[in-house]
Amino acid sequence: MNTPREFCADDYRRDGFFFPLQIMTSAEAAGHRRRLEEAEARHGPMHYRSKPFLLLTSAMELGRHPRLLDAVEKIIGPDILLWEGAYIIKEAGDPRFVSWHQDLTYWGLDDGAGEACVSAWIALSEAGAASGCMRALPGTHTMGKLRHRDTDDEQNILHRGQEVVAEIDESRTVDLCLAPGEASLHHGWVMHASKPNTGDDRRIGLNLQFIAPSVRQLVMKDDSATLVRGRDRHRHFRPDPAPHGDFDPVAADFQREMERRRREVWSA
Ligand SMILES: O=C(O)CCC(=O)C(=O)O
Repeated sequence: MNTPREFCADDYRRDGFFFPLQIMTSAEAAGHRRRLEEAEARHGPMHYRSKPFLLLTSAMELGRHPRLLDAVEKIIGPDILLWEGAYIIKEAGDPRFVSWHQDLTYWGLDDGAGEACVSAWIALSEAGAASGCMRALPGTHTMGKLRHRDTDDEQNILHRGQEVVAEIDESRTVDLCLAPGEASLHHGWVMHASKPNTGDDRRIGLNLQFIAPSVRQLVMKDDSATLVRGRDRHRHFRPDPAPHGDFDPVAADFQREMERRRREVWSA
């Protein structure tokens, strides 16, 4: 494992990612994992549900975490919307993987989103090479939009199994290894992927997308977001309902509808 570092915007701009950033202690991460697993026991799988912060207060607390937002602010500025997210969970011995891709190719956001959007991947369990941590190719965020093709591999976690049509130089890839409580931040154009979990514990990441309010959604009508810092002077996204607890009925109905519509758009 790498030693956590102070966030460095220059490193992020050079590589298209930054890690490991310590967000909380491992004991705090264990508390968030427990809350997630209690919710799974009561409500069913949480893997890949859209906007999980509308369902679980634990996810919203992490999406509003000052230490995370301080780093996000250095990337996209002082006004911050929490737009999307998902728990990405690989069970112990899980053969599923994520193919090499660029996130912004399928999110429907405008071209300026590259510099106005960032993903945070927060580890709630050990995420190392054996458990299928995220991997990235440094510098590829400067290449802009690359050609992707859809694959029909059932083990691919991505909705369309999309992958970049390019030779991957494995010797240049970086494993974004994280201990519980640490996070990585990555740019929407950086090429990234992950391998199966060959370990004996679940690999649990909470992946959150933050955008500046200037970003526009070009594909999905009436998209929504939660203002987590600063002001929204643009109103391109309607406000998400504020949940008053886990599985708050109003927020959960809204989440279900957004998830349905998002899947339509992302699989189109
Ligand atoms: O969690 C993973 O294995 C992959 C995550 C990913 O592709 C992403 O955060 O965009």
